[in-house]
Amino acid sequence: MLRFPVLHFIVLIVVALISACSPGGSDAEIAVDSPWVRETPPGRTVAAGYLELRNNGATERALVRAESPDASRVEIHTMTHEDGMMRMRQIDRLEVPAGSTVSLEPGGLHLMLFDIETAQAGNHVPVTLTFDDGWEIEARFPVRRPEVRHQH
Ligand SMILES: [Cu+2]
Repeated sequence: MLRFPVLHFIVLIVVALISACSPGGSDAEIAVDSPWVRETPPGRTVAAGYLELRNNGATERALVRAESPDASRVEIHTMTHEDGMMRMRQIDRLEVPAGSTVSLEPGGLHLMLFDIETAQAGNHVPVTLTFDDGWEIEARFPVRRPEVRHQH
């Protein structure tokens, strides 16, 4: 009569080991690479933020919120070419498919930080990113001066 409880116990251990190895809910699933905020010209308080999001997991994740103590609000924007003009649009969620990288970079997707006073080169802007499964990561975005083009 002791055999069944012992077997049951072993089965429980095996189940625990399997779930410990499964990818679900692991913090390392989304990696944030190369974050930076573009330095604002004097008097401007709206800054763009860029980064790369890498999904190392097996399921699609979506960035659903970005916040910074240095900005009144942070929005996720797309940039598209329409009738010869660049148009920005706010989106509610940014999907990051399993196993792929989504780049937020100048001329394309970006974060828009409003009412920010700290976007000067040398500073770091903390931004908290929240994903659709509730997982959050705080990244430090160094402020960088955009490359200056020579215009004569
Ligand atoms: Cu924008």
